[in-house]
Amino acid sequence: MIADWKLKLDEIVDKVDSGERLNQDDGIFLYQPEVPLQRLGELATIVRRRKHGRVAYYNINTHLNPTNVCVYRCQFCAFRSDLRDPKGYAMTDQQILERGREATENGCTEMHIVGGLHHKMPYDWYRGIIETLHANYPQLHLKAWTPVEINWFEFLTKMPTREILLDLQSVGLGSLPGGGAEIFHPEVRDQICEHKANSHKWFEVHREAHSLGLRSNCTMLYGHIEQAYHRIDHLLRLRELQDQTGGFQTFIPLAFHPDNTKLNYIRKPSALMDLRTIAISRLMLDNIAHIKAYWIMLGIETAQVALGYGADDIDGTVRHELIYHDAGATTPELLSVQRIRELIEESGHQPIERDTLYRRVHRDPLDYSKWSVGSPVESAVAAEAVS
Ligand code: V47
Repeated sequence: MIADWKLKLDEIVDKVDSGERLNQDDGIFLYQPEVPLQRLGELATIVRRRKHGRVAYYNINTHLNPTNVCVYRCQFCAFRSDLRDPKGYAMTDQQILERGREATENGCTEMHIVGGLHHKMPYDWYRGIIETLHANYPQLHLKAWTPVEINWFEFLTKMPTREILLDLQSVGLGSLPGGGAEIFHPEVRDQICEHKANSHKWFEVHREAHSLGLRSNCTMLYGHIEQAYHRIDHLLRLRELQDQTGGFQTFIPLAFHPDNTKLNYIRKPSALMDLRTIAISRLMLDNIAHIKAYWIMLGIETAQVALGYGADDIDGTVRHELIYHDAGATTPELLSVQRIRELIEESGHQPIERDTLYRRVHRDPLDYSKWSVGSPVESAVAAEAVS
């Protein structure tokens, strides 16, 4: 048995060395606890170094969740509220504009906007959020609405996906975040979020977005009822679309946080599981440039270690995150730029501030809130700069 797994691991090492793509069997095998995590980290680091050298990226960003009221009842969600629940809210135009002002004053380059599907709000409310923020704060990149929201907008307007995306793009949508992916395999998806956009829809929206020149991210929610073969199936579906469109920028594995959810009997995944998932993602997703260790969800310590397990991005300073904090995340609400840079440097990497599209950000030394972007940080260039 031991000899068998060593042989199989040697086979995978040869593939990684020669840049050959890993297959489904390889991925499922790497999830077996017998495969030493440290070895997996070394393999993922080979791939990470080829792509990014010793660079690790971060950005200065903020979140906006305009409402928590949601027609859906996903089993894993602690953030949602019923329409008549006292905890339910929907932000006013004034509050939303205030967030734009705060973000701009604090030098944010990106606002990540997602929320519930409110029973009463029309499409124009969601569209207006993008339009108003973009009109008042044009430098702020709006990474907004997942396929779950876009699908809801189709339902509200009877417009097709492409029309919705074009319409949002015309008023300032900059890119799509990676949420709503959960686990694509129907054996799991039908149990944890039965009614919302299915995997077919999720891919259709990203495919359309990429065809319109919008870049997007992708995620996987792991550590609940799914098994290794569901996770690998998920990664392979993402890899397949990326082969066709090249539009995904970053993959973010999201560890399940059980507090205040219907799945609160499940234990949160361990740090070892988190690191294994980061490493396997780096190895399987050979065509997606970046793997993000989202510190809010992993915790600062694990996110820092993850930079040595295949991750090259740690997300950003993050203000106003609610989805994870409602589900029991004990991470701070905000990290300073100085702290993020220290965490990256301590891990042996060179911090580079990027914008949402991975262009290098240059700050005005006299006024931190003023910034401009250079050309995209080409991975090979970044790798060379620090080799
Ligand atoms: O789709 C919800 C997940 C996602 C819980 O694009 C939960 O850069 C764990 O997609 N425990 C939204 N996960 C967050 C997201 C994201 C985060 C950071 C960066 C980016 C990006 C995207 O959060 C949801 C769902 O998969 N989620 N509840 C929970 N209790």
